[in-house]
Amino acid sequence: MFRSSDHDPLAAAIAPPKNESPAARAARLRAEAEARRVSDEIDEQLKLDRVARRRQRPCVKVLLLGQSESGKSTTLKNFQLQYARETWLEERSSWRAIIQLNLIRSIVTLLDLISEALATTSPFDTSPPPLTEKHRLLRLRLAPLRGVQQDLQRRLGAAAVEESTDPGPGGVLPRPSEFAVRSRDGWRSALERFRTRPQDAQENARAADARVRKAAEVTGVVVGCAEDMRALWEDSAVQEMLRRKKIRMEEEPGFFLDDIERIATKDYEPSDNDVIRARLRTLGVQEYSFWVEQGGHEWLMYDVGGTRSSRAHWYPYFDDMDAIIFLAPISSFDERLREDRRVNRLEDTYMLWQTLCSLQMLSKTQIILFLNKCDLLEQKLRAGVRVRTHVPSFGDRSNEVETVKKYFQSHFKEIARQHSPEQRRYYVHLTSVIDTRSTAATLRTVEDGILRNSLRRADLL
Ligand SMILES: Nc1nc2c(ncn2[C@@H]2O[C@H](COP(=O)(O)OP(=O)(O)OP(=O)(O)O)[C@@H](O)[C@H]2O)c(=O)[nH]1
Ligand SMILES: [Mg+2]
Repeated sequence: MFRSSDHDPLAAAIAPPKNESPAARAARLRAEAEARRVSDEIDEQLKLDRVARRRQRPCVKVLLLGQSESGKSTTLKNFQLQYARETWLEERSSWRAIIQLNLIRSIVTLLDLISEALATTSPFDTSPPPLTEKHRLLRLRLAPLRGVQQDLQRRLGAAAVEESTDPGPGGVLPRPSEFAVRSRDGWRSALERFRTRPQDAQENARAADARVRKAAEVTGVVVGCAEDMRALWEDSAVQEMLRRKKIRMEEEPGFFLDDIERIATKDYEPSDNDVIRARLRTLGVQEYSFWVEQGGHEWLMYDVGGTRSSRAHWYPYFDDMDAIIFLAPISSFDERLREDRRVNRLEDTYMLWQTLCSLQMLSKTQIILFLNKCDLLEQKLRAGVRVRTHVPSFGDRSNEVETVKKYFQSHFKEIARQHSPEQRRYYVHLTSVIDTRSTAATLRTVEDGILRNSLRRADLL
């Protein structure tokens, strides 16, 4: 099995920052130890399952890699939507609670920004934030949402992990801790806490009733706040405040503020697209199984947590994959890692890609690169963000979408060329994985390629 060592490029790539403070170091070590414990347990069980399964029948294994928020779980949802329709439909309504939580989280972020602005307004300030009594009132009337947020997070239980975020220097969106899912069976057990039907014949009908009552209670509060939530989000002073702080809520994961009218209703049922857009951070490594008609193979997909402290848990999966799908969110050229505000997201992705390409043990593994979040890239460039400002090597090229995409694509190609131990082909797709229709077409191509490759490998073995 592959082990981390001082010379291991992935270990070097994820090494902590040199000037880390003692408090930050202690917090990181604690988080890493806990993540390691959970992950070791999961790894051991997965290994036993893998051996047992391989004995029974052949399967195709795919590992999803990339930094946090790169779109790994969203890609997995697209696979599920396409190949595990029944499970998808069974789980879809349980995502309602996660979507409500995403929406509430955005509102709480706005409320915190308002509180901060109101607290710092001075009578001598020549450009005070244009907030008034109306905003104080909205803040008061929306306060019950904080209780609902805590309640929902409590019910997510082990899945609701507090993670302190590094606020970093200036201009950074303050965020409440983000909830995550870390159970071995992925989001399944997290979602079951929100199922309104009995889980199986044995389940006490009263337990299901209690969940129904609780869901109705939460929905009641959300519906009661609908008008005020809309008033807050559509308020011109709030929009102005966001503009001044250069905060683009639309680009935040789990953005549902434009859908309040539809979501904050008594009978709201999540659509496929809502589930695709819902945000639930992954911790550890999760295994999902699909039965793909073509070739009659079972596919096992592994979705991993992408934050820096999660990456050490990727190793054990490297030696046993038919393919790796690497997600590189190219819209992130002007963003910083949430877990370490000093690091540019694109730089971090380049570093991961370089490491992956250079690993000898992966030199025979098929790699598929998704240059993801193309929709957000287009949105950003349209809004006037200049690549050159954030990526000096971009030089005097035009800020047109096609030029930018080509530039990033050739940069990834160059890294692969320079760092692969032996030259190999890898496949690139320009994606926006929240677009289920175009992603379905991409997945079909990916599926064909992986299957062909895995059959070839089986022949060679
Ligand atoms: N607009 C847009 N949003 C995307 C795209 N891909 C993912 N997202 C959103 O980005 C957020 C993060 O995506 P995830 O799939 O949860 O990211 P992840 O890589 O699994 O992140 P971790 O679990 O933290 O490692 C979600 O809210 C997605 O809906 C995309 O191509 N375009
Ligand atoms: Mg994830």
